[in-house]
Amino acid sequence: MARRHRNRDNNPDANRRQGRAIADLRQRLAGTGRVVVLTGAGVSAESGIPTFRDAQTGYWQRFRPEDLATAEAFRRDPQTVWRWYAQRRAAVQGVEPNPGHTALARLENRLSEFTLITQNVDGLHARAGSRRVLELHGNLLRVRCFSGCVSYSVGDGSPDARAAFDGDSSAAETVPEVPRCPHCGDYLRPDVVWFGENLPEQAIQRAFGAAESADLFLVVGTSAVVYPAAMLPRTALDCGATVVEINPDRTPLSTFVTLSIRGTAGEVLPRVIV
Ligand code: BJW
Ligand code: ZN
Repeated sequence: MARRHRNRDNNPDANRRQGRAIADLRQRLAGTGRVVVLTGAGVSAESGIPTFRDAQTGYWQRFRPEDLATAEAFRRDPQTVWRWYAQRRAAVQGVEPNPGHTALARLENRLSEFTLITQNVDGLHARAGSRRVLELHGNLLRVRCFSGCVSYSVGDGSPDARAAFDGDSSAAETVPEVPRCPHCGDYLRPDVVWFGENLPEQAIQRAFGAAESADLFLVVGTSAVVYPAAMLPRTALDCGATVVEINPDRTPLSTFVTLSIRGTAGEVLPRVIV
């Protein structure tokens, strides 16, 4: 992070390039029809939620997402995985959407044909006011029975739902008892998509449909290494869309996109969507 900011802040050429790219995108947005946005963890970074592949603290230091975000990891060590999610649930509830999220909510209000696709599970787009969000990887604030009987969200009033999130407040200090489904006795698990699991069918179908018919496809804050989400910008490009990336770093997409804007979501999006 420090390295990126230093580069941009002290580099007049980079600032000028960024300014031109922002003006270019603003113009394209004004004259275009169908707009599709794909977001990743980077859009929540300025809210204080660590990204997956940049993070240097806590569990993130010791485990790769591929080691914890799997059904096998949960079956092997449910307490560790449950605690990891309980801590993240608490973290998400303690932060606010940032100006990047609110700019995207503003964009939705202005356009008649707009689709917001997110890989994020933190619910911050909805909290910022986005109404129609395709959540490709589920939602951190929901849990479900491993065998599919029930699903509960944080804030649901039923005693069973409250019991599911009972241990969250003490998850940092204690080894929690992983809650069980009151119907079948199987474990409850976070309602997120782990590696090797299928994405929610309707959401991914709609996302590909939107990518295929997009005029302008905006990719914000994703490393674009996790599939099938990473295919969406390429699909849009193949189908003739203008594809614009907003990211402080290069990604595997950077060489393919029409326009790359080097900067953070919270800084660039409010300047594009004024
Ligand atoms: C900023 C910023 C700022 C920083 N502003 N930017 C085809 C090819 C190869 C492999 C596969 C393939 N198809 C499927 C696979 C396997 C696998 C996969 O993709 N593996 C790869 C690692 C190689 N995919 C799957 O398994 C998927 N399922 C599937 O395909 O089902 C079919 C199937 C069934 C059976 C067998 C095989 C296939 C499921 C993927 C589920 C991903 N789940 C996770 C965890 C969710 C739950 C949780 O939160 O714990 O989703 S993994 C994690 O990565 C999370 C994220 O949504 C996802 C993407 O990460 P993201 O958002 O891009 O974050 P980062 O950290 O990587 O990047 C942040 C970016 O932000 C960086 O670029 C920064 O520079 C930038 N940034 N600050 C803007 N302020
Ligand atoms: Zn059950």
